[in-house]
Amino acid sequence: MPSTERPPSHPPLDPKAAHLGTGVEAIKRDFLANLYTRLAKFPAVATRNDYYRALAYTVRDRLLARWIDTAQAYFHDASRTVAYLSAEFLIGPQLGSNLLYLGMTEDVRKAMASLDVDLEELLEHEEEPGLGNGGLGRLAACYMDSLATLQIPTIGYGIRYEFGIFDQQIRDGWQLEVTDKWLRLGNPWEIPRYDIEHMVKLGGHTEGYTDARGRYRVRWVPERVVKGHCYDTPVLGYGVKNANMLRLWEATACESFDFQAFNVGDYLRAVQEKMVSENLTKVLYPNDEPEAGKILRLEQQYFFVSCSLQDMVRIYLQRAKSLHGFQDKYAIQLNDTHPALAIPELMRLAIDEYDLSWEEAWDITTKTFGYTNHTLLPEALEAWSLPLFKRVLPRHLEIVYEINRRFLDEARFVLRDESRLARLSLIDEHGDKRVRMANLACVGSHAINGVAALHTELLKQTVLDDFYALWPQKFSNKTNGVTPRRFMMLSNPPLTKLITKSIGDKWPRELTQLARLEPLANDAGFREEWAKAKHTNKVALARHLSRLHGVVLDPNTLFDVQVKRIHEYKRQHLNVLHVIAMYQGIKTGQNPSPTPRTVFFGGKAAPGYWLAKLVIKLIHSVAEVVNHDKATRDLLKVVFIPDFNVKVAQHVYPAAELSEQISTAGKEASGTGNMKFQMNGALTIGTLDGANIEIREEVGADNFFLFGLTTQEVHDARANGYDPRAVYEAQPQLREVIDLLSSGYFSRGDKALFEPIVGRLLDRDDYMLMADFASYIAAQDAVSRAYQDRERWTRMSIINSARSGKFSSDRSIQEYCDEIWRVKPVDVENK
Ligand code: 26Q
Repeated sequence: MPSTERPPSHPPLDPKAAHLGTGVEAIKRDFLANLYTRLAKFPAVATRNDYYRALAYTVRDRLLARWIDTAQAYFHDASRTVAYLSAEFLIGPQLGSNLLYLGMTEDVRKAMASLDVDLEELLEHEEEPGLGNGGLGRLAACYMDSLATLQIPTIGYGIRYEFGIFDQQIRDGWQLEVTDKWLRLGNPWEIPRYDIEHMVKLGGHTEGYTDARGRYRVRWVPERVVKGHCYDTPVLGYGVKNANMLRLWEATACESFDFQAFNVGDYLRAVQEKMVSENLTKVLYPNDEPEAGKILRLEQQYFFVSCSLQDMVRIYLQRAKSLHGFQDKYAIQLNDTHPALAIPELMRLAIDEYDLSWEEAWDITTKTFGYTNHTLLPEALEAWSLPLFKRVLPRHLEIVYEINRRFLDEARFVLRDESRLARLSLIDEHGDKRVRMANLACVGSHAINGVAALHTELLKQTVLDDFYALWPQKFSNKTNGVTPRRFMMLSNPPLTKLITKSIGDKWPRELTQLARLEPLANDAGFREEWAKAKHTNKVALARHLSRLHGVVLDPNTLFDVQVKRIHEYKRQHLNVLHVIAMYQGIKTGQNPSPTPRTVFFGGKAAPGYWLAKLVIKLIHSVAEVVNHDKATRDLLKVVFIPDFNVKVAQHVYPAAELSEQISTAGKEASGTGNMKFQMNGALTIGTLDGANIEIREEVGADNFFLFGLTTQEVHDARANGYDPRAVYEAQPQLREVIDLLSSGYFSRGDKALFEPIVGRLLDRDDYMLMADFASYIAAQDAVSRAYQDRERWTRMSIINSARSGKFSSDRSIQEYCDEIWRVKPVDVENK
């Protein structure tokens, strides 16, 4: 029997019979057993990592029972499975969340304490899988959490990058990128599936031939073949027994191919072949915008999409005889266009490999796929150069052409407008020809959605307007959400305790329950407890940062926080201009005693985005001056938190009082950090952009610090020849701030250093900082005044959290389930 084939009948096994007792004693016993049997260590010689791993295995063993029960329940019951395809999953550290979801945290804490081990140290020791850039990857992780919690059969499909998003170090104020070796000490949460592998073809050419039944067929003769292996990570639901899985693909060399080289004695070529194959899933691209012409990125996308689809087909064909009916068993969601090659790949599999007609294959495809768009910036829409596409995926290009031909024929019939047809075409014919991935995703999907109300409206009016005109019924909005389990319960124990004491324990699965906190905003005793929880978190963050980076912070100051990727459109530099204005206010005596603040920044810049990197340097340079100036240092501190990631985020959101959501209106698709801050009781200073608008709608105008131009006003200002230099000339305070920056005051006299920033602001100001400056400063002044009245501030903080129910990812996922996927929960019984 081949080693991967199953034995004819399963031996009776009770997966829970082994050593899975709960309670402190059982945990302790198994922990020590794991230290011994899985790590070959005993307490006297064990390192912290050994302890961490022994504990992780102890937890994993207990979680597997749920996984096996879930697999069985889905096998017998599942009507339709969601396949969430994403090139990124930023799941964060796993130990804490698994303990929470298994309800084991306190027993484990005690078991560890009895061995003189501090659970917090082990939690802090875990290195997170940084398999994403930012918002989009973290959204995929929140959605996996909610899908499990809502008991929806789901597989998350993605890439197991050997190196995730780089670790950010700061040297002399500059960002330095360091390889993220997250697998160095092993990953106890993943389970390699050695029995599952899929072959993925790349390059080569196609040939026509006539099959046995006399029909014309196409054969793809690849130049290379790589093998995909998968690693599964369990994803637990909260308050239910369901455990879904995240299946990530790794590329390895395909032996049969290098054997050919071996056989002709070309050992080095064989080894090189192996290295090239394994390069495919080596590293996550660290840009949160597409980079043109990167062949490896296209290969990565195709590799994971092909493995995932072959895997779904494999599972489907365990029960069915042909691909007929596939659309009733799978709802595939495309997280942006990164996996959009799944559309021609499903067509290829159906037609070339499983013998379906084009018509039936297309019917299945369009009924299976949904597409989520995450950007409005036209330059951030993926478009692959045609020659490159052809070089990697010759068969897919033929299929894309055929999809396009049929689509344009159909569209021509309704539209009869050649310029519109040119815009709808899957091929951009201007200049160097390109395959437009968003167009491909729209044509191949039955549902298209944006990620916040404004974003969806703007999609319909701008980047996807032609598709909207053709198929208005395909479009819908699904405002993003975040999981309150990770971003409240796990991150913020003091607040969690207080909320549960006040309104019971239903809220983590039913976040609109938080509304019941609202009456308590008028209760002075409750306000005091609320403020105390916030203060505890501020002290904890201050301690954490002082331990890690040696900065001394005052928890009695207003904690003002902007954490997100560094981008011009997100306008971290507008925040810096406010810091400089405050600094000047103190120094000149115009505002000698402002509300004391600590202004936190955190976020990574794409390694090739030099202006974003200069913004990081600017933050550090301003910090150096204001933090050391005797006149200002007790009133104003600037802190850059290095290496912002999920783990750091969990310390930051609970301690924040002011959430900076200050992108130029119309540029931020949604934002999700804004929601995490709100849940944790921070007030927002923000523009009418992305989900800020909906947050403001929920909390009310009185509980939100609004500033800035609207999307329409931004548009009009541009149309009317916006002149940033004129704004600068007209506003004395703005002039003083910019002049101080250009003078070299923050750069030890180096006037050239920040010139690129100042130059852009005065000459082009693509993101309208000059236009929004005065209004931003006014809103910041309102913040400072509001903070003076602590009772009022705390009331607003409670109201913000109480009205954050809408932004649970459970609500988002419920909408996807009802309106796009048509899937139902499958209960896994509590055995
Ligand atoms: C594509 C091709 C080649 C290289 C890189 C990429 C690439 C990688 C990542 C393009 C985009 C991304 C990430 C985008 C992203 O995170 N967008 C954010 O998505 C969030 C979730 O919907 C929104 O809240 C944010 O507003 C949006 O910016």
